[in-house]
Amino acid sequence: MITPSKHTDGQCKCLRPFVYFESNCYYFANVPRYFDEAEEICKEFSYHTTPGPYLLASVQTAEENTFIYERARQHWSTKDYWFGAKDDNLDGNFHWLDGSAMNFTSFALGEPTFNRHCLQQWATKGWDDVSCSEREKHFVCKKSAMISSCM
Ligand SMILES: [Ca+2]
Ligand SMILES: [Ca+2]
Repeated sequence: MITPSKHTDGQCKCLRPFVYFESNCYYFANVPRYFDEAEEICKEFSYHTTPGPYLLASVQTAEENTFIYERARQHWSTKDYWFGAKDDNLDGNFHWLDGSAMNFTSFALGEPTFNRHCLQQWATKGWDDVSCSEREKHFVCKKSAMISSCM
């Protein structure tokens, strides 16, 4: 169980253990889960003092993708991890579960394969469409930071 403290990584933006990057807070989950379980665990962090739910992370830019990737490698070496996107109709076009537009992608060579519903970072290779229950994976939760909420 994570217990946020009022200490904030030296920045008054995200409560520890959440990590700040460009107006968002992130949580890197060390216990692997299936996709749907991971999404529920992210939502459970929404008691955090700022409004809006935590969800599995979306990625808006190459810089954000790199931030998450480098942080994830520190936590989990080269392991796979979930992103918060699904392709419900298997046409290869994913949508972010937080409703943001998918203007940036970083799929591995030969991916997506148009036959799996969930999105993962596939080790060091890039993004990949994969079965949501392929196996338990690490995951990243994200929400907007609210700088004014930190007293
Ligand atoms: Ca689709
Ligand atoms: Ca695939």
